[in-house]
Amino acid sequence: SEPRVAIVGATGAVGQEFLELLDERDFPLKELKLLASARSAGKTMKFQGQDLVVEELKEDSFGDVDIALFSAGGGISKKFGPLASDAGAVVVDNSSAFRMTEGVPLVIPEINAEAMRGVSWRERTGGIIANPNCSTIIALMAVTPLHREAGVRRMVVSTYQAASGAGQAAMDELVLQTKEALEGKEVTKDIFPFQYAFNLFSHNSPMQDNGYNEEELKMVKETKKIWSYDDVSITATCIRVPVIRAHAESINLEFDRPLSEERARELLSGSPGVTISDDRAANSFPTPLDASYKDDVLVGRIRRDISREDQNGLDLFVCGDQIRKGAALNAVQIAELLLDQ
Ligand code: 2RA
Repeated sequence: SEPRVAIVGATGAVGQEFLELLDERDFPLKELKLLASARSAGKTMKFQGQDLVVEELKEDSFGDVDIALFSAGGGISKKFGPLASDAGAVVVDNSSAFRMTEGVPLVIPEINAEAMRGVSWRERTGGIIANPNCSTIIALMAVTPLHREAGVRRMVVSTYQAASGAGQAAMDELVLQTKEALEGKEVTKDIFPFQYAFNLFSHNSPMQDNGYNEEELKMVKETKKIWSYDDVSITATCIRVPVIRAHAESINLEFDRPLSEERARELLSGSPGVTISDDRAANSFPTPLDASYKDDVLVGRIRRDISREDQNGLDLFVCGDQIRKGAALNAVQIAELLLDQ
């Protein structure tokens, strides 16, 4: 039998990518239900040549749902995720609502699929599985294979995050502002209270007392949970840059044990979901445009950290599609793992 799948937040950037991926990956579906706010209810969305009508998300929307993919913000997940789970649906939640909740698996399929064992859509066990934050997923796809070999003791991440992380409206405003700026006009500031085009700014998630923003603390906390490993020091600086849909991240790693550049390359070339793009002669390395619309995270600038005397440090540069592997693809891959559970 095949699962009945619901997409909550179907009309958003990630929701639209869910539809594309379910089709592209030929996900086995008994039926597909599109759920969104009252504002979006009634709209139709194309799926496999059919027009599906978006229904209004209600408390009782999940009695006939086996797997529910959520990407409608933390508030919707907090309210409807438990209702869906209590109704017997397995929830794959893209928001941050439950990521750090004890007992909720935080899963990157290539890295810690074992964390979601015991959840079954067939037995209607219910359950919430959390999708990590996009910048965490993209970093860990490259760093985890190296961590498993040499033990990461410290990780320093600087991110260059795309507009897509702030949603479709932010992507639209970046394009609009760019046109306006080129025409010498005053730019439209509906989403951001400042010019984003030809500019960059510190990630606009809530600032904490310690001077870190929530996006940076997600990288710190989620990494330790996904690795089930606390003996690592992590710091991050997250920046929003004028790029449409792929994040870039500069990563410095200190290991417990030596790890040569060659061994790192060998490990990465054998890692699922990772493609090495590291041609020094051609000065060709990962770029957000190269990574856009791709499933794999691109890794390059692999080099020994020359600020250290020993072989225990590496620098990397990674790019990954924020909407795809950073959100929708990772969640659909979690749903694919559920098919066998
Ligand atoms: C961002 N990580 O890029 C967030 C989106 N989930 O803003």
